[in-house]
Amino acid sequence: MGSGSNDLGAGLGPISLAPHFNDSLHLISENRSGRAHQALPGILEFNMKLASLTSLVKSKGKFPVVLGGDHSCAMGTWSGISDFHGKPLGLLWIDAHMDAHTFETSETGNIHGMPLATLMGYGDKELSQLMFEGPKVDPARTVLFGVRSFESSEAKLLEQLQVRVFFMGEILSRGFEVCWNEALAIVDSGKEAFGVSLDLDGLDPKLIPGVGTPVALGLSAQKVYEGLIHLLENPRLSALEIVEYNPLHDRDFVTGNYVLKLCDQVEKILGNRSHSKEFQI
Ligand SMILES: [Mn+2]
Repeated sequence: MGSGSNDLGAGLGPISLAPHFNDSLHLISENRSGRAHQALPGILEFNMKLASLTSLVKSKGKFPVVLGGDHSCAMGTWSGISDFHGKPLGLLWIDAHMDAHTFETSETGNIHGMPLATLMGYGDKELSQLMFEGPKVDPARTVLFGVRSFESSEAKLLEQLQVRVFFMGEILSRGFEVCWNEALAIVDSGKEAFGVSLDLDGLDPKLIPGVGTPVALGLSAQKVYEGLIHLLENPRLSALEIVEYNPLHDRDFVTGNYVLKLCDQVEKILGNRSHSKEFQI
């Protein structure tokens, strides 16, 4: 998926990583329909396919990992997962941005700046009603983590919905671990399913340069890695999404390697485990 951003490079991310995977990888692509509003039909069609796919993978008792592509694929990923569980999800959204725009508030019209608003039921009707009507994630169990670049209009929406935002400044002053644990306590109710959407631009671009919209002074890639590995043991974690890998901006494949290392850990920890037996909602 590259049509949700300004830069087609994000669409090349999954294609460039594909040779590292075996036949458990499904590749779907949308990179042709233009930018901003023009991209809407292609993005809708893509996300309908992706939503059916994540829902199908769950129904087979497997753990879905979605590799973006720009962040507009989150609408498909989490609509499918939420459809499988039959209710809105908790969601940990790791990102430098808020991604909570609608066409009314966005200056660029780029749809990768809108998925979180859409998943909570705002913005374009067709996108927000993927799979079923109503919100796909529960604002009370949604957390943004690592934010440091945003517009006031999207901050206002999140404030109205009382979504907890951990800005980078708070994480730096209170410490990563304290904030990470607080974030998880909101996202994971102890009973219901939740997901993690990792936008690689949430991480510090000095170490993780292969993203479309880098913002300085981000999260420690190592700490996020360790936090996610630990989370994979949590049976309520329903799926993982890793987005905005842009191979054109990468340096010595460090960003690509980071993504592959995470995928290796998922395989190691969850590869042989059937989630449906252990955890059903
Ligand atoms: Mn994002």
